[in-house]
Amino acid sequence: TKAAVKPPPATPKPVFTGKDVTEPLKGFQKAMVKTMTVALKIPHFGYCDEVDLSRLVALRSELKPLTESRGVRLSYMPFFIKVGVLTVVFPVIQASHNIGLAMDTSQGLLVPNVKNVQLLSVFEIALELNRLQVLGASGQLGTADLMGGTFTLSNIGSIGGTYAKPVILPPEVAIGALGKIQVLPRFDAAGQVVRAHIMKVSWSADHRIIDGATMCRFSNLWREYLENPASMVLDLK
Ligand code: CAO
Repeated sequence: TKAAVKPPPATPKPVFTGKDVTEPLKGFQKAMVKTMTVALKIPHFGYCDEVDLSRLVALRSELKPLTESRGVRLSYMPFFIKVGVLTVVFPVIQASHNIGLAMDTSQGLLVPNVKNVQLLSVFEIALELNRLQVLGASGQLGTADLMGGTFTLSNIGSIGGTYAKPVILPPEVAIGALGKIQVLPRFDAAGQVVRAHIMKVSWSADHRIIDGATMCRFSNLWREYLENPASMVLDLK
């Protein structure tokens, strides 16, 4: 005779006892709802490209120990911020030089800005960024640092990912999202496969003010300076 099949032991069904909780919107989160709702009214034009940062990677690794000996951490952001100054031939995008940077802080997303970037050296921008990051981490960014931005960069690649669809921070007219710098195979001028440090950039522009061709030309110039940092030295005031 066949042994009787034993039914599996009955396990008690889990009972969900959680209750919905309504969280009131407060502080910076409330401000985010407000600004992002206004941003929805802007017709966003999206444009992406890739930048070969191989030369900038080499330059930064040369400069990093130098800035560290002066007590300042040097990431790529000071270069991305400073190079914007060299694109003044596109005043519609870069009307002035308080460059905002999206920051993932203890209080959530905040966008402090580095003021008068045209007057600052790459080192001074790094110093200012270090200051803003310390304030951001300890939830101490104040209105003076948060107001008056004219153009924003969002380094989402410091967390991960390649492309993004950034949302303009009104009343600004453009924003750029920076992807993760990745080592990827690319062809050099001689047709040889080389290791290249590639970063994707995703721009959003207000199409009521900036047309696609202008955004593309602006991006080309921004990319060319970053791909050839020696040319930055030539043109920086
Ligand atoms: N690709 C690869 N490495 C990167 C990188 C990138 N895109 N960005 C930063 N890194 C590296 C830095 O070079 C640094 O490396 P080292 O230790 O070798 O110097 C390290 O990652 C840490 O950099 P960091 O994040 O402290 O500094 P940062 O100046 O590059 O960026 C900040 C500062 C404030 C932009 C960033 O910390 C941040 O908050 N990013 C998130 C932005 C965000 O939330 N955007 C979304 C907005 S819309 O919701």
